[in-house]
Amino acid sequence: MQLTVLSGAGISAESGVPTFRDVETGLWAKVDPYEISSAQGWSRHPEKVWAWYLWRHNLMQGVEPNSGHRAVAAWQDHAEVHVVTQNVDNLHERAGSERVYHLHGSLFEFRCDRCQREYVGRLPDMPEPVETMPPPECQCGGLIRPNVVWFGEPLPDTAWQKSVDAVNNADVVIVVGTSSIVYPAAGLPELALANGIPVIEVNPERTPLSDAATVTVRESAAGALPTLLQRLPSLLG
Ligand code: BV8
Ligand code: ZN
Repeated sequence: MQLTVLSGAGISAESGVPTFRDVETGLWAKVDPYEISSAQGWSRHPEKVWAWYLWRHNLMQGVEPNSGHRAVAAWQDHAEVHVVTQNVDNLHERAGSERVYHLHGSLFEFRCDRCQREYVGRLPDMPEPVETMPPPECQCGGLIRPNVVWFGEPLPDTAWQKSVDAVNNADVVIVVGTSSIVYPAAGLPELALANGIPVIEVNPERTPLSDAATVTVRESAAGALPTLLQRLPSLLG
């Protein structure tokens, strides 16, 4: 059996990682996640964008995968599991998932925004979040940026193609912890439904996908995923 999981920030919420929309209070409360995660935001004020990403990168040092990530990894003993994630954290990999496709890049890779060369230099510490910090410079004069996909930027071809294949070949698609409003990622469950592949949504709140999903499980990721596999037959009827 092939299971394809499409995850969003909600699966990392129970690890203590703020979701994309309930961005930190305090310093980040006045950050508009759409603006600061956009190509324009970077060209307008790279020092603000760099500070936000470096803070999120450093935040990851202190968090662990939760039982939701671990359940998805454990499903590999019973099925062929492909994880398509919108998250830029590495918690699926750290929980043991082997096939993880990052549609929106990763907080753990950096590159020059001009010559595109990978940046492997030391990153400055950031014990406390700061509002601005000038990004490191590349020898070519370009600025170092995180290897994430910003609004207005295309998704990486390979990750996208692998994700489309993983959805088309799935027996079941499980959509967990995403508000399902950002495209083209949010189009993947629609592709599954159009191909008659059942889609199970796991989310404590309603989303634009909820009405179309085959089944909606109104629970949290860490609460629902550990028992979801054995519940599949009764859920899908
Ligand atoms: C593209 C990486 C084309 C960075 C992200 C106008 C101008 C420009 C573009 C557009 C436009 N109109 C539409 C677009 C397209 C745009 C888009 O879709 N916009 C939306 C706002 C309408 N998309 C793009 O720009 C994409 N690129 O289209 O390129 C192109 C082609 C060729 C050439 C040039 C361009 C790129 C989009 C990628 C943006 N990058 N992230 C970073 O992370 O910093 S998006 C980011 O937000 C996430 O990755 C995710 O995709 C999205 C939504 O976040 P979620 O993960 O869903 O998290 P969220 O907080 O929203 O929701 C959390 C959910 O979890 C909630 O439902 C909550 O109930 C639930 N939850 C909470 N706790 C739990 C839980 N669930 C379970 N358990 C819990 N405990
Ligand atoms: Zn460069």
